[in-house]
This record gives sequence, structure tokens and C-alpha cells, in this order.
Amino acid sequence: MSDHLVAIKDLCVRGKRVELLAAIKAAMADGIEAKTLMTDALIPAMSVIGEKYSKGEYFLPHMMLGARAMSEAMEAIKTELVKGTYERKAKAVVGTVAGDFHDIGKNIVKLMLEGGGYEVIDLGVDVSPERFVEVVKAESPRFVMLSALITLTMESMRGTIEALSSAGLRDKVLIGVGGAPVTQKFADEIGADFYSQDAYGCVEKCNQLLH
Ligand code: B12
Repeated sequence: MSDHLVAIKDLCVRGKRVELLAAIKAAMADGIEAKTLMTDALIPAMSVIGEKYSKGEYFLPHMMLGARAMSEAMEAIKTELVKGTYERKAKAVVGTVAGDFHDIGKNIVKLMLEGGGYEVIDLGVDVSPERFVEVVKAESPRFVMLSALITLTMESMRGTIEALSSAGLRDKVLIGVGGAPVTQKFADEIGADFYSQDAYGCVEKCNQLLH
């Protein structure tokens, strides 16, 4: 891994926002791509923070500092990241499910989908099943993307799929699920159409399903 990537990952883990943004600028000036910054430094930094939190080395404020640094870094590289086609292939609704406030992964999924040519309606975090139903009725999207980061809130994914079924909308949309604790097995169990462990895979799955 290049020195740039090592430094960026470390600064993100330590929540050093100002230094992180400067390091990102320097790395991009040296030709490192936004996608590489994301996959090889920023996302791995979030895993390190999670490990430290699990071990009791980090507490909630540390996690919040890291998350804030990550969000600002994403903002800084967003334009480069979504460079892509301007053709609009289909409409996708994305949201973090009820009870869950984690949105970094969902925001990356949104960016990647936009870069991949999709029109994205972002419902934000803590989105109730009823809200998903309401928006699917009003917007008729082809895809619904559900994100969850907490083992407990994965159940809200099941609830959302059930709510869409009860509203007679299940056959009208393709439902994708993801987020660190989500697995293919869980996706199958709750009747989702697809699962991907990362945002790039999510766009590939959508492309495959469209064809
Ligand atoms: C940053 C963070 C926070 C930040 C969130 C800031 C934000 N704006 O999101 C803050 C500090 C606010 C936070 C709060 C909490 N957190 Co937190 N958090 C994390 C941390 C460190 C990183 C999460 C992250 O952003 N990862 C990086 C992103 C890029 O990864 P990702 O979300 O998985 O997304 C990728 C893929 O999964 C996929 N993907 C994501 N969504 C979707 C959707 C679809 C459709 C598809 C196909 C793909 C896909 O694509 C993404 C990019 O490739 C994790 C640790 C970890 N290992 O995950 C803990 C973690 C998730 N948090 C945890 C906990 C416990 C909490 C709190 C309950 C703490 C507390 N005591 O209050 C609260 C939750 C409050 C709530 N109700 O939501 C636990 C969850 C444990 C569990 N098993 O349930 C973790 C695992 C930490 C730990 N090791 O214990 N947290």
C-alpha cells in the first residue's frame, strides 16, 4: 500500500479531519484515484475503528470523530467518485432502515449508483417501513435498497419487505439489502432479491438485473 494510503487510513482512524483532507488532496494530486482512496484507505479505516470499539480501546466519541472525518473525506472526493455516465438507467430508492442511524455505507451506495447512471431517491436514516411504502407508491422506482449496520435493525429489513408485500408492491420492485452484518443467507431468508457486500457490487447486481 502506498504511503499516501497508509497515512490517510491512519488519519481517518484518529479522526484528524484537517490533516486527512490535506492528505487526500496530496494523494489525488499524485494521481491516486478516488475509488482507491475509498476502498483501500477510508472504508478499511472504519473497520479499524469498529475493531477498536469492540475491544474497548475506542468509545462512542472516537467513533463519532472517525465517522465525521470519513463523511468530510467522502464529500471531498464525491465529484471524482461519481464521474460516469449521465444516462439514467432506472430509479432507485435508498435508505437506512428503522432504528438505525448509520449512513456512511448507504451514502457510498448512493454515490456509486449515481455514478453508475441511476437516479437515486435518498430517504436518509431510520426510515420506517411505512415511509418506504409511501415513496414506492409515489415514485414507482425499479429498485429499493435497504441498509443496516446493527444486528438488531436487520429485522427492520424484514419488516420493510413485509410492508411492501402487504401493500401489494413487492412484485413491482427489486429489493437489495446490505450493510456490514448482512449476509447472503439473511437476504435469502427475508426474501430480498439481492445482496452485495459492497457498493460496487451493488451497482453490478443492479446492472445485471436490469438486463
Ligand atoms: C461509524 C460508526 C458509527 C457512527 C455512524 C455515523 C454515520 N453517519 O453513519 C456513530 C458514532 C454515530 C455510530 C453510532 C452507533 N453505533 Co456504530 N459504528 C460505526 C462503525 C465504526 C463504522 C460503520 C461504517 O460506516 N462503516 C463503513 C461503511 C462504508 O461500511 P458499510 O456501512 O458496511 O457499507 C458498505 C457495505 O456494507 C455496503 N452496503 C451498505 N449498505 C448497503 C445497502 C445495499 C442495498 C447494498 C447492496 C450494499 C450496502 O456498501 C458499503 C460500501 O462498500 C461500525 C464498525 C463496523 N465494523 O462496521 C460501528 C458499529 C456498526 N456501531 C455499532 C454500535 C453498537 C453503535 C451504537 C448502538 C453505539 C451506541 N452505544 O450508541 C450507535 C447506533 C445508533 C443507532 N441507532 O444507529 C456496532 C454494531 C454492533 C452490532 N452487532 O449490532 C458496530 C459494529 C461497532 C462495534 N464493533 O460494536 N456508529
